[in-house]
Amino acid sequence: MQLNKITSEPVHSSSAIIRAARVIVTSPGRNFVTLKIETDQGVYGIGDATLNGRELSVVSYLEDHVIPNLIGKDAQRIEDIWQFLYRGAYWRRGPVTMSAIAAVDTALWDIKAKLAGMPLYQLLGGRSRDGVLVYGHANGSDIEHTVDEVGRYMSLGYKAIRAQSGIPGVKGAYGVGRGDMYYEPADGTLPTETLWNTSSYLNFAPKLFEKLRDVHGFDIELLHDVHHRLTPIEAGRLGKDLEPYRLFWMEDATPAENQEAFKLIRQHTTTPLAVGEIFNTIWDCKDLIQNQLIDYIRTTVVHAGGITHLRRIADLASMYQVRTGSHGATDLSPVCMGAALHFDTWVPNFGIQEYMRHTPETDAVFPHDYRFDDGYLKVGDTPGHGVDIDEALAAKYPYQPMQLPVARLQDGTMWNW
Ligand code: GCO
Ligand code: MG
Repeated sequence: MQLNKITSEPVHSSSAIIRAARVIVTSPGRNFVTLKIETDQGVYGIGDATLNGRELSVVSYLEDHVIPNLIGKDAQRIEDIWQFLYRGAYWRRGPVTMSAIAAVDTALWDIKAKLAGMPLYQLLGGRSRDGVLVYGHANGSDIEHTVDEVGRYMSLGYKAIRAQSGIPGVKGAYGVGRGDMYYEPADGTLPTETLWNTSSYLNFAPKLFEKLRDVHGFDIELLHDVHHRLTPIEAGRLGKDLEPYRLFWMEDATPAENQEAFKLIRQHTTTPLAVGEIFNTIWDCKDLIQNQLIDYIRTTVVHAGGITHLRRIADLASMYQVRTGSHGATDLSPVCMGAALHFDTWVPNFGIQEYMRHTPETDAVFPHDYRFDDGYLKVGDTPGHGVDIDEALAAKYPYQPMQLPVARLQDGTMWNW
């Protein structure tokens, strides 16, 4: 039997030995970190490793602590490599570790699907749907502007739209764009200071959705992101006040470290709840799902350990009728989006997928075969996850240090951004 020269393991006929892996950092308007894994079969795979505002920590984790362990391993053994990186680190979980594992996992699924000559969704179990329902971001400086923006997204074909608005008396309210395309939060080498006022927000938000329903009716799905700003009882009140406007979901109403808090919100409202964009393992999701305290789980490929781990989270969620609603902000690269769309095309308990369009510069660095079609994103049939990286173009956009904003109350107290 032939043996692997580096690990002395038997080489099977289907083996694809990893001979090189490297990290590519590029900033075509914003920073992205991509892992590229090459095999002795001439097939390579790529995975997203972007952790917004903390990018270089994942670069170091991959280059210094992960890549040396990959060389010589069989890329076909995705599960074994996942378990090796998760258990082998000893220090489990956390956004840096899990984003690094996700990048490896995504690249390995890309390789496996390319070797099989299939689009990734086929390996996962095939299509469960024709297209992936996405929600776009409408945001405006005030109610009128946000109402117009929602109308504009409807005319673009969107069936679901997240609405955020500037709030009188709140400087730098979350989710309000500065350019005309969408909101892009990481905007300074040091964090931008924003101000938060809970009372102003709680009085304002129901008026925004009242107006949106008056103007646009009830045939469009509306979503809203509270972005971790409220206490549990305040979140309960907001959910109750928003009930007449039938939101698809209210997102991140209160920080989710204390998961018991969601019991209090649930006691007060039937507005559906979505949580999980900053979660990184199934352990963050377990209690919220098993106690049926949420309706949508927002974990993503890049921040929650890749396709391998996201599938476990979705399976747990399906037992409790919790559906997926993966994070898809622009700080998740097209590589994550491509992988997520294959996952969404397969996953039985799919809910919705967030979709903030990337800039043309980013789309050029990451050529991809997914496309928007009348409110849905559709994956192509290219073998793998369908996203590549143009390394020569990527090299033209060097890394730019950027951080996310912070929020303070009127008296200067630090708050949750
Ligand atoms: C969302 C998110 C993002 C995050 C961003 C942080 O729901 O889209 O809340 O806008 O703030 O991904 O890096
Ligand atoms: Mg969010």
